[in-house]
Amino acid sequence: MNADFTERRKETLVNMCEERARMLQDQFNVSMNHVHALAILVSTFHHGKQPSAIDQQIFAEYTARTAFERPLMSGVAYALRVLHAEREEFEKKHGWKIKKMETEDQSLAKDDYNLEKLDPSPVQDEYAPVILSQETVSHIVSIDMMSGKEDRENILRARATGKGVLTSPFNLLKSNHLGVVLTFAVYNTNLPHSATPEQWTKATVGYLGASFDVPSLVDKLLHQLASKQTIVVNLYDTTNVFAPIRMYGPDVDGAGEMHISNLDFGDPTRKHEMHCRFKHKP
Ligand code: WA2
Repeated sequence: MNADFTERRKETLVNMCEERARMLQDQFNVSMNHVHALAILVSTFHHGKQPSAIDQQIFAEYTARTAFERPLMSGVAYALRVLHAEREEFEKKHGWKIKKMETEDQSLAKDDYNLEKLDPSPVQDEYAPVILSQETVSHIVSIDMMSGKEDRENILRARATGKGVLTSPFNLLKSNHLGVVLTFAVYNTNLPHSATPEQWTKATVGYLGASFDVPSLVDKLLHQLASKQTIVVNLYDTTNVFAPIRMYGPDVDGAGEMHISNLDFGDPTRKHEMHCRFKHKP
């Protein structure tokens, strides 16, 4: 094999990988900006108006009609911050009980997934029950998102920082696909960027979140590009460099030429990479 051919083959791999990484990052970025705008919409028309101008029907219609703005999100939902002292009144007003998220070992029968079967949330200082949802994630309505480890960590970090934050990859409810959740807190005042974590937390009234179903949405994105047959694409969460998590793509062996493209999903505490290889040896 001559050196010129090897060089051109390498260049092709770099270009294909970079094109896919930029496309994924750009789609994530526009999706994230739109989720941020939804948090402001809820702040303005739900909390900022008496009575609220948003109910489940309006939220479902608006989020369905603007879904094209969030190409990497399988659904968005809004969870309200409810203190324990407010729980009884909240449950009476909505006509349902705040429910506990089922753990993975309880959810083996995904086909049987049923909100009616979930247990009420045990007593906590505060809760984050979902009150508004896009139709695609209606299965999380009434669930306390603080009862799920990844969702809870995201909520605490989002509200203390005033920024959009991402979870590590974990199995999403119902689809059971590996995914990540993006969360923006909603506040009752317009705080300056310089506000302290305590000030941000105190002003929190709820959480606007979106789920990114990685296998189905990355597949959809890559299929939009020609010659998917020629390269193998893997997506990793490399936040812990010693324990990368494979989020997308087949289990590949380490041999053969590979190119790594960096990805920036807007949360500086999380690191992601795309790894690309040719399917066939030259
Ligand atoms: N959304 C969809 N599927 C999920 C999920 C989730 N969280 N968690 C597990 N499976 C309402 O951050 C607040 C969305 C959480 C927001």
